[in-house]
Amino acid sequence: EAEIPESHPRYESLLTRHRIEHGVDIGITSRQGLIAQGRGEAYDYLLGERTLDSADAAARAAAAHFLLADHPVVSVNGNVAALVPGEVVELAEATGADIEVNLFNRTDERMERIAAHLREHGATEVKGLTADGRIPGLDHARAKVDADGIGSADVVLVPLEDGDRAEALAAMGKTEIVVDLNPLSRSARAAAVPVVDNIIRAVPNITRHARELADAAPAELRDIVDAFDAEAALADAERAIREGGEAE
Ligand code: PTJ
Repeated sequence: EAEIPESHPRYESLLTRHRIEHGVDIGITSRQGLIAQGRGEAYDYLLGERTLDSADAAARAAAAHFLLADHPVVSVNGNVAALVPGEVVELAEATGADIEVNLFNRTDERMERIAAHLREHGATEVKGLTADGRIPGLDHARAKVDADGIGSADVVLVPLEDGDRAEALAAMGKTEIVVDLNPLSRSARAAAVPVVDNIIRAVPNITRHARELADAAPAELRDIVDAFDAEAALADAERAIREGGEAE
């Protein structure tokens, strides 16, 4: 990848930028994805570029939801495909989830390229290209999903989602897990589980929790889900931005 010395104080952030740039170069990330990344970086900086305890609790609740689900799906857009393709495949494997490409700025070419990119990173099946299902309440292009993918999922992970779609998916009655560094975003607020953390930390962290919980009884998983408080997690992230430092 880029020639960034690991000793650089902003190594991770620079590496992330390079991946997004590369994603644009190879036609998987949209140009708007660059803007989205810049917005995310600003929040990550304010949050101290670390996983808050409240975000870790959210990641654990997300893992419990995945393991309890009948049909969990990980939704992948152009930014997610550029930043964490292998990590998404590992999460899907650890939880038995489907992977579906679902784009805000949908083009057939980008759909195909992202699916191929995920297969290069080990995905055996990638959904999203059939597009025989619809999310009610959205315009045609943004509403397209696979009927046997997101269309019939009970739990969906939608990282870096735009607010309209996050709200429309939640309105379909699906349990929605959102990864978004902005705790004030409509997507984070629409989610049953908002994970306010960088996607590059959040996805491996959900996988780690899922592996740890692999043998847990359903009752234990339900306790984890019930104990998670979305409002409190969002409030903690806001507090961390305003005050810095961890909660007492
Ligand atoms: O590939 P497509 O066509 O589906 O388009 C994807 C983007 C991301 C361009 C599209 O969904 C979009 O425009 O999203 P927004 O409205 O810019 O929202 C993206 C949200 O993700 C913002 O709230 C950012 O703070 C957040 N975000 C950006 N980068 C990261 C992030 N959250 C976690 N980790 C990141 N690396």
